Amino acid sequence: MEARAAVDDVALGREAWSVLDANWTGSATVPAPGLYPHQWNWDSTFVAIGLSRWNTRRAGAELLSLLAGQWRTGMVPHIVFHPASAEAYFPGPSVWRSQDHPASPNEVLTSGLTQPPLQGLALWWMWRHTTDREMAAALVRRIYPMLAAQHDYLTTARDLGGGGLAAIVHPWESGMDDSPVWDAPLEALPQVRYAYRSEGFPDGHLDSHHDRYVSLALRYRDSGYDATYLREDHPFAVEDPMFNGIWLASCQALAELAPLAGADPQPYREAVERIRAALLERLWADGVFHTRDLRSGRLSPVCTVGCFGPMLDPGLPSERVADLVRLLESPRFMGAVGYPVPSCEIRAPQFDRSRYWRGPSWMNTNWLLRRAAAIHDQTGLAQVLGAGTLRLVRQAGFRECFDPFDGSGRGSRDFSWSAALTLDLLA
Ligand code: 9WN
Repeated sequence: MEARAAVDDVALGREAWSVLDANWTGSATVPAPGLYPHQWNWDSTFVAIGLSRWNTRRAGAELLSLLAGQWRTGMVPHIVFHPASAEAYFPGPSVWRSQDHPASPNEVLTSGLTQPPLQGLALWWMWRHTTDREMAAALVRRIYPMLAAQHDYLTTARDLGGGGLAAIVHPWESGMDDSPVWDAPLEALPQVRYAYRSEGFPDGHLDSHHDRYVSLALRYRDSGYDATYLREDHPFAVEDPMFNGIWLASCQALAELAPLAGADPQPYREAVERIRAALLERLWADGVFHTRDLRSGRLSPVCTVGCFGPMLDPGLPSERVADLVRLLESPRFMGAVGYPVPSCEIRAPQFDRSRYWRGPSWMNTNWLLRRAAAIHDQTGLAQVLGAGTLRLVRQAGFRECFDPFDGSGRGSRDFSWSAALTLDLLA
């Protein structure tokens, strides 16, 4: 167990700021030094959430820098590339070729995929917790139309199942890349190794899932990032409860911010109702939400931290909330471990305590579940989630993720959302 002497709140806060300052490029915060040298969508948005109580200007800059990468379709990309480190991460801009697409922004290179639409919730969080109301109000007015366009994009281009939910078209869009819920849809894809040879991509041993990630990205790129192709031909289309739970929370936020932005709240109120009904009708089974593979029509039997995403809905019926809380506190999740919240249920054969989204605990999902618990007046659960999460960083530092049994750190060090969300939890 790699522990360090537990630090007090003041020292922890100071360390968090120094990580965020070191990872600041001048216009945005990279997720971590080295491995992730660009701006990532939900990473930056969690950073904005963490900064909301402390530095409105920087929280706003983070969101605006991400939204500078927004496409004219309304899509907010999952990576905005930092030109200085162009090919330091694979797949880089030369793979995505965003500049060849007429809807991509001028002078900003991006990926062609998106990530969970957390920005509405982040804007609301900033407005709610800012110490500079005037600056926050100006940011709401400026950013709101961009998020309205993002919402329209998800509604029109991503309802691939026709039931009112947004589908993801790549595991990277979930933010939970190697989660076991993507195993079945990935394994159903055809052989893809040819993609590397024809594109001249790095050789060497690559696991078949990574081959498939890249191949899916190439297929979508080669369609011209086309919405009809996604609907009719793209082989990966999944309705994910976390992605849609976050979307619903952002719609709720946009409804509440509408008067400030001079907008009509009604479309967002209706969206909340529509997404809630669709989540319950399409993804709920056996006491929990599941991912639905639109190509096979099947619900995934594996239960992950993502299955609790719809708890972010303040209007989720109380019986469903009770079912989810019971499961979350049971030995399938928090009941069997020392630290919240394993990313995959412990009893699943795919559970692996040290492999990214197949077992370790993550600060961002802990923060979302703590928020969900607070929304539903589950104060005991919210308290356990907050305290357990702070214990992780006190003992192991701002790691990317953590072993849920002993709390030791995994993945990158000096990880930005771990530092930023600590600042929020310390408040
Ligand atoms: C692919 C940046 C991102 C996070 C994701 C995390 C991981 C990328 C990767 O890193 O994904 O987007 O290279 O594996 O799974 O949540 O946004 O921190």
